[in-house]
This record gives sequence, structure tokens and C-alpha cells, in this order.
Amino acid sequence: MKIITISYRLPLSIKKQNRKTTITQSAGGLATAILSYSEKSNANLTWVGVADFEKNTWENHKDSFSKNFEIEPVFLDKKLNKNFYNVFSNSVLWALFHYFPSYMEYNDEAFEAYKTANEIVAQKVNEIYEPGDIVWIHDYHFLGLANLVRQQHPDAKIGFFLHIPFPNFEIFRIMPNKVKRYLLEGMLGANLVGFHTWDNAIHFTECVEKILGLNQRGFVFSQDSHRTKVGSFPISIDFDKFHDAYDKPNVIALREEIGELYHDKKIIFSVDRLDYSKGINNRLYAFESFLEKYPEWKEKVVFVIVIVPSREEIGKYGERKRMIENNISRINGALGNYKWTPVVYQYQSVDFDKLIALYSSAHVALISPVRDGMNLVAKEYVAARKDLCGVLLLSVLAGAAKELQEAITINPFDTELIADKINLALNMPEEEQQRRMERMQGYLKTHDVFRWASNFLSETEEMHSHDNKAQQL
Ligand code: ADQ
Repeated sequence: MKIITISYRLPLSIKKQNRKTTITQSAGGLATAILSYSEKSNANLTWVGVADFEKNTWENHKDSFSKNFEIEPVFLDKKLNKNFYNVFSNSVLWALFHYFPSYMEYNDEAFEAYKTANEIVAQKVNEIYEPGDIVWIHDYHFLGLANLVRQQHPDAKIGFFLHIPFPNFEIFRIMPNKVKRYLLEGMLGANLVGFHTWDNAIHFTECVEKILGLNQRGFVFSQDSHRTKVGSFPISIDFDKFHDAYDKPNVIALREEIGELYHDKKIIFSVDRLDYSKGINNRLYAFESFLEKYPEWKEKVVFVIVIVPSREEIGKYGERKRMIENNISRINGALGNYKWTPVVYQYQSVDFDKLIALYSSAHVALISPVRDGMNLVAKEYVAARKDLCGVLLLSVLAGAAKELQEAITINPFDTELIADKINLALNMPEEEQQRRMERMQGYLKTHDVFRWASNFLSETEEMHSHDNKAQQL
């Protein structure tokens, strides 16, 4: 038996150094968690995803990949991939599922490309599938895939997990009928369909009932070939990895460096991919309003904001970057002076040690998405605070707010109130910081990414075996 995992990105990185190319596993929590489950259950792991490298590079260097698991890249034609990934996945589904219907750029050609890409990936799964395997499909790029695999292998164990929100019926219905039906029928091909929160699960069941006319009983839809269970499985992080990194010599050295640099200031911190769903401008407006309302903090606080480049080729992302940079420049120009830059901005990825050093130096993490499936940054910040210091300001519109009950919640559009809450957080007594951190860490310690993967996969298996037993009766 093996686990076949499908996600758009493959968990690997290709490095070229001194004319030598090496392929290594990238550090993401998802890969580590699934690997851990596969080891425990004595199963092999094969990962299918879309290649962002040339076929030649793969053929010539694939042997340098450590053999923890197998990789099966799918090579898509450039134009097809652009329509599938940039247009349908990211300018239709991402926009709509994050409640930005006016950002949706639907066209039929892109929908056809999406279906074709799902079929090509299904073909790859069919080539490697053997009876008994578990197929685990991830995210909005592959909403059609479970059904395509099911048609070829009616008895397959299939799980589907959505990493982004699932919108309510009024938003979902905006898409053409043929698209809505394709997406819902696609997802229902799985034995288990998982979301980060119950709200999303409820939105999905409502859409299925209203659009496909199927009825659920106890969050289970019965179909001719199988039943589909719908549930909430909040993703998490590798808690120990983030917690223990606090004591790494390199992290200590970096933290000391940050401490010296800002010895007379408090640090507010945020880190995200560039994305309009992350509410980066909202937090800049709030920070500006905070400095205006509480001028006593001038020169005593910095806002370190790190953004990792993402989807720059899509118009809305380039636009957002310009807005963010204009706002930062306006705040620094209007409120800063030759001794003090209020917003310190970095538009690049930071490595793990630097990330932990920043997390563990920041007095406040300001996380203000306007819509987010989960938001792992919030969980990482809490886990990284081995010293139990720091305050998490977290948007109520992030899935993580449902679990991290001791965070100070904010509405990303309530600029004035966020300004007050920043002031409150910066003045929070240490005992209260510790009490909140302790409770959130207690929760994350037990609800980590290993438990998440294990719960999801065992429930997929359980759902499948129930059906099998029922058929034998
Ligand atoms: P994302 O939208 O990518 O994920 P998030 O959950 O916050 O959002 O994860 C981002 C990850 O990237 C974190 O691990 C963070 O540390 C890292 N990161 C962000 N900016 C970085 C930077 N500048 N440098 C280095 N690392 C950076 C999607 C959904 C989320 C859901 C996840 C997992 O949108 O809602 O939580 O999938 O399901």
C-alpha cells in the first residue's frame, strides 16, 4: 500500500551551485507530516505535482533526490498551465473563494484548461495507482480530480482537503452552472472532503444541496458508488520544530543582533506572501492610525514587515505591491525622521532561523487577513515563543482565530480599534502575555500537523472501509 499525494507544488527545491545541480526535499510541514504517517503505517509515499522545472533537468538530476519518497512530476504545456494556474485557479477560484468576486476574471478557455490539467494529473495518478493505495488530493487546483480518479477506480480510497476557505452559496453561485457542477461533483468523488473549519464545511454542504440537489445526513452524502463524508480538519504546524528552534545558536545570535539594533524600541512584526487576502494594507492603515492616536510611541516602536514575492505575473498582485509600497513610503515620509524609520520593509523570503529570530523578538505579531483558510503564521509565532512573551493580534477572518482563543482578535477593517489594540498589546503586563501564550502553546502542542495528517488519513480509510462493509452485507 502507498499514499499518493497530489498538490500543485512539489515539495522539492532544485539548487544549482558551481555547475552542480541538486534536488532536495523542501522544508514544508505538509511533507514531513505525511511522511511521518506513511512511516508509521508502513506505507510508501509518492508525490504528484506540476513541475516548475524543465523535463531535461529532472531526467538528468532526479537521482540526486533523497529517496525518502517518490516524486512524479507532471509537465504541462506553458499556455495550458497559464490558463489553468494563473487564470482559472488564481484569478477565478482564489479570488472568489476569498470573497473578492470583483477580482474574478472568468473565461471559458481557462475553465477548459483547468479541466484538461485535472485530466492530465488524473492520468498520472492512474499510471501509478495500485489497489489498496490512499489518494490524498490537496487544494483548489484539483477540485475535479477526485471524481476523475473515482471513474477509473470505483473502489479507491480518496481524500480531498481544501487549504483555502469554501465560500457561501451566494458567492459560489456566481460561477456558470457548468463550472459549479463540475467542481462540486469533482469534490464528491472523494470518500472524505476536509476543510479547516465547520463554517466552510457547512458552506460546501449547502452548495451541494442547492446546486446538485443531493441531501446530506450527518454530513454524509450517499451516492451510487460510494459515500462522501464532509468534515473540519484544522491544519497545524510542526510545533516542536518551531518551539525548539528558539535555542539554536544561530537563532540566539540573530536575536541578539535584532535586540541590539532595536534596543530602545518595541517590534511589531508581520510576514506573509504577497496577497490581497492577507490584508497587508489594512494593517498599514492601522499602524499609521496608531502612531497618530498614540504619539507617545513615536521613535519607540518599529513595524518590521516581511513579504515574500508571490504570483507577480497576475495583475492584481502587482497592483497590490504598488499600493503597499506607496503606503509604506507615505507613512515613513510623513511620520518618520532621520533617526527613525517607522516601517522596516523587506520584499523577499527569509530563511527559517531568521524567521524564528524575528518571531521571538517581536513584542506583537500583527496578522490581519481579510480572509484566510487557516493562517499558519499565527500558529508559528505562538510556537516560537519559548520565552512565553509576545502578543498575537489576529483577524477574526482567519481560520486560526477559531482555535487560538487567547489571541487578541481584530477586524481588519476596523482601523481605529486595531490602533487601540496595538496600544493595549504593547502595554500588556508580562504575566498576562505568559498566561495567554501558555494556553495557546498547550493547545498547539497537542494539535500539531502530525495529528492533523494522521486524523485526516485515518478517517479517509475508515470512511472507505465502512462503505466496503456495507456493500458486502
Ligand atoms: P498561505 O496563504 O501560503 O497558505 P499561511 O498559512 O500563512 O498562508 O502560510 C504561509 C507560510 O509561508 C508560513 O509557513 C510562513 O512562515 C511562510 N512565509 C510567509 N512569508 C514568508 C517570508 N517572507 N519568508 C519566509 N517564509 C514566509 C494556504 C492558505 C492558508 C493555510 C495554508 C495551509 O491560504 O490559509 O493556512 O495554506 O493550509
